[in-house]
Amino acid sequence: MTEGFSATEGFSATELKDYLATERVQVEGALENALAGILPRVPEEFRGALRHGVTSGGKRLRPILCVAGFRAAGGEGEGIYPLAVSLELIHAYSLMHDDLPCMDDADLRRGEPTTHKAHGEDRTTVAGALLIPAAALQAHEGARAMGLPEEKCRLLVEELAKASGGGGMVGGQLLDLLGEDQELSADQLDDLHRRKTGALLRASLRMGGIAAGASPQALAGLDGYGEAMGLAFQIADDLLDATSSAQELGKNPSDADLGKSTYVSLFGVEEAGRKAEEQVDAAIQALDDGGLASPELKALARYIVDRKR
Ligand code: GRG
Repeated sequence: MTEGFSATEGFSATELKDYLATERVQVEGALENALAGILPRVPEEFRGALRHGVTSGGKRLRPILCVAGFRAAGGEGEGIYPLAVSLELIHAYSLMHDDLPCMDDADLRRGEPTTHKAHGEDRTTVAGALLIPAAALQAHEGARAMGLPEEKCRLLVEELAKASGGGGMVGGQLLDLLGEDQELSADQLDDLHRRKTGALLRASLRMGGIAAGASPQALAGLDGYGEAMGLAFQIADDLLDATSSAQELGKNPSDADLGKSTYVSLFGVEEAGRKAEEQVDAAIQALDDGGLASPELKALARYIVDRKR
């Protein structure tokens, strides 16, 4: 069954499904290697929570986008995966903390109990915090293992840190928490999501491009793709939250309960769907403008709005 996977130029629905499954295996192998380095340095009582947060499934989109960006910009070989999984370590920590009672207070994630439900709030808080420096080290070591010059290694860690920090994901999460029970304007919602979700997705593309030595034109193409795709991803996320059950999503739909403004609460389901499509078109246009022929990235842009969880 290929529900949630559409055919695009150069990719049938089945090929897209197989491509994602193959990439996920590669990413999960690299994550296991990363954990083999991280866990021995972590006090034993936090290892279970840390492992749960990193290995409990998920689409692995950020590393997959990083690898696809790398290949689109001419990068070759498998050496990109250790760098790419630094993005997933940040993503894992963000979900562990996001699910805590002081934030979204969620019990279910990826069809399983959230990390704090399985391992307790204290351990989850610490394990999530431990993942932040671990991700920075992973990015630096991954970049060095690719034989990149030190200045480029530094630049890659900077991309990750900026996307995750106050101007990016953490800043967006703060706006999200402060915006509960308020009606945000469309511009405020775009700004919030450009930071909270979009910044790390965009950095995934940029890091792949930088690692591959992308030309300024190609890097601008990846950047524009990441920006548009990040918004499309969030609109799709809001649509899924508004229209799917906990069983379909593997997590509890929560936006309405938490009093959040969403693309659906602002525009309604149909108009939000149209906006997501516009962003998919913009993402593909950015690739063309950047001179990037990447059937994988085109297929991923489609997948991001067609996915079922
Ligand atoms: C201290 C204010 C403060 C923040 C800490 C918790 C946090 C940092 C940031 C939260 C950011 C966040 C939860 C963004 C949500 C992004 C999102 C839509 C996640 C779902 O991503 P998918 O669909 O998940 O890629 P899977 O499960 O496939 O990995």
